[in-house]
Amino acid sequence: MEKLSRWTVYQPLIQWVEQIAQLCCPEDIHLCNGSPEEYQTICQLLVDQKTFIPLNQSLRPNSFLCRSNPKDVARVEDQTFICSKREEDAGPTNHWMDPEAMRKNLQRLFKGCMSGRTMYVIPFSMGPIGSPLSIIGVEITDSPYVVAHMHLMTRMGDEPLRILEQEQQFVPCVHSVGVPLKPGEQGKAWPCVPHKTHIVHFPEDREIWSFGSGYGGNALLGKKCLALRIASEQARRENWLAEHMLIIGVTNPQGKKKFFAAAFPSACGKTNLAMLQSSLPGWKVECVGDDIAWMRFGEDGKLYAINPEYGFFGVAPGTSNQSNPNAMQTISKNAIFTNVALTDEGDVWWEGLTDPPPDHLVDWRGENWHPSSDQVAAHPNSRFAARAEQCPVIDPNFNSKKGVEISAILFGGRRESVLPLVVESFSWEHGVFLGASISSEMTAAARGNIGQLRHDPFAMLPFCGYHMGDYFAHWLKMGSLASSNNLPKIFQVNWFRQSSDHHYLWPGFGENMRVLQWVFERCEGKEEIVQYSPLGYLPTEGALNVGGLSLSPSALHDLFSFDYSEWQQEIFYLRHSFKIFGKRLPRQIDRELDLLQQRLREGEERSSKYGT
Ligand code: OXD
Ligand code: MN
Repeated sequence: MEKLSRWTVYQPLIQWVEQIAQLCCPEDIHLCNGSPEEYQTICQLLVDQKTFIPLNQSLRPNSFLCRSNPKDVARVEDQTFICSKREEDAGPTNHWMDPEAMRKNLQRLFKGCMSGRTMYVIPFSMGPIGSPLSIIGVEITDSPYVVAHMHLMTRMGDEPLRILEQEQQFVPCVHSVGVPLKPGEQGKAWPCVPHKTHIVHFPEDREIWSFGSGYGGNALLGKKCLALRIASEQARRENWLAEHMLIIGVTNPQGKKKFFAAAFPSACGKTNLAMLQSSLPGWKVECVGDDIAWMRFGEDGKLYAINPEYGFFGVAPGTSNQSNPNAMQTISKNAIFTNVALTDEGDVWWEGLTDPPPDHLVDWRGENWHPSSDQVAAHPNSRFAARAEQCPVIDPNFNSKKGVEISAILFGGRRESVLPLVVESFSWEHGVFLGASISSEMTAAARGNIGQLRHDPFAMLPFCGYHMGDYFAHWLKMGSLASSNNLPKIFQVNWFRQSSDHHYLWPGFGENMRVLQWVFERCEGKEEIVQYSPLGYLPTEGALNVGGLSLSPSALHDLFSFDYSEWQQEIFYLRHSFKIFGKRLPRQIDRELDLLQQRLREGEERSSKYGT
C-alpha cells in the first residue's frame, strides 16, 4: 500500500500493518502522527458519534465526558491471559493458555472485526523519546476513544516512529472493540463485547492482543499490558525492574532533593501521594509519575527510574481540592472523563468532589440523579485522563532520559489493622519480603469483592507477566547486583489503619509528608531516629514529626502498636498465601517469615517478662 510506504521506511512495520488490516478488514486506515490537530479531529469525531459530550467550555475548556457500556467499566483480570510457551512460566497468579491455541482463537475473534470501521495505527514511546530506558510500541485499534487517550497518555506519532525506524524494533499491540459494522449501520456510542473480552500477552514474542473491551487498562495497551506485563518479563531477562509504582521528588527545607518510588494496589491513593501538597512548611513534593516506574542500575551503580507514561489515568471518586488540589488543576482543561456524572452547568462531578453534592446530576449511566438516590452518581472506577505536563507539580526531570536516582522504595496497602503506619526494612531481603507480603482490602479498580483482603505482592498481582515466584527471585537478585550502600532503602507504609471504633487513625493526604520526612531523614543516614522492633525499624518516640496535628497520644500509639496474636494470624495467612508459588518461592522469602516469627516470639517473651 502506497500510503504505508510514504509513512515509514521500515518494512516489517508495513508488513505487520498490512497483515492486521487483511485479518480485521477495516474500511479505512489512519496512520497517526500525534499532532494537536489530529487530537482535535478525533475528539470532534467522538462528539459527532455521541461517544463524547463536550463539557462547558468556560468551566472546563476543551474537555469531554464519556459514558461506557455499564458492562465495560474496569480491568477484567479473569479474561487476561499470559501465553508463555510453558504453562509453569505464567505461574499460579496468571491465566495461561497455550500460545498456539490462543493464536488460533485470536484469528477467529479478529477476523473481519473492524469492518465498517477505521483502523488507527499509533506508534508510541513508553518513556521519554530517545531514552535508552524507553520502549517503542505500535498500537492498532478501531477505537477513536483509545486514540484520544493515547494522545494524552503516551508520546505518540511521528517522533516515536522515527526512533522505531532507527531501533528497528517495536512491540506490536492489536486492539479491537470487537463490533464490526454493516454497511450504513450507525455504531453504538460505546461498542464492546464483554462476554468475548480477551486481553492476551505473548511475553516471549513481546506481543499484545486485546479484544472486546474499550476501557482503560484493557484497551490502552501501552499501560498495564506493555509497561507492566510485557516489560516485567523483559526486565527480568535484562536485569531491570518494571513496577506498579509512583515516583516522587521530595525536597527538604534546605533545598536537598531525593526521589522515592512507591507501590500500592490499584485505587489506594497512588495519584494523591504522587501529587502530594505538603502540610509541612518548607517541604515540597514533585511528581515524576503516578502509576508505573521502570528502574535500572546506572553506571554509578545507583538505581535510576523513569515514568514510561505521558499522562495520568486516575480514579476520579475521592479526588477533590482537599484530597488532591494538584490533580484538580491537572484536569481543569484538556481532559477526558469516563463514567463520572454530569452537572446541570455542563461540568463533571463525582463522589467526594463536593459536600453536599449538587441537587441534580445526570449519573454515569445517563439517568437523572438526586442526592436522595440510593445509587452512586459516578462509577467507583470512573476516571480522568490528562497530560502530565498540566500537573502544577510535575517534576522538572519528568522528561529526563537518564531518569531519577531512587533513594527509597515504599510498599503499602489498604489495611485497617495489623500493619503500622511506617516501618523500615532491616535489609534488601527483608524489604523484598515486605513487598511480597503486600495485601490490601479490595477496591473497585478490578472486578471482585470490595473490602475482601487480597494478597497483592508488590501491587503486581494483576500485572506480573510471568511466574510470581520467579519475580520475587528477580527482586532478590537485583539486590545482589549493587553494593548495599547504593541500594534504595525499603519501607512499608499503611495510611489506612483504623481505631477499634472504625475511624482512620492517620489523617493521610498532605499529612503523609510527615512520614516522607522520616523516610527522607533515614535516607540521609540519621541513625538516632529509629528503634528496633520485631517488624523492622520504627521511628523512635518523637522522631515522627506530628507537631500541629490533632493526633491524640493514644492514636499515635495505636498507629505503631502490634498485637502478637494478630501477627500470628498474619504469619499464618502469609504462609498460606505464599504456598501457591510452590517450589518457585525463593527460600529467602520463607526464611524471612521464619525470622519474623522468631523475632515476634522473642518480643512477646520479653514483653511478658517485663510486663510491658
Ligand atoms: C490503574 C490500575 O488503572 O491500577 O492504574 O487499575
Ligand atoms: Mn495502577
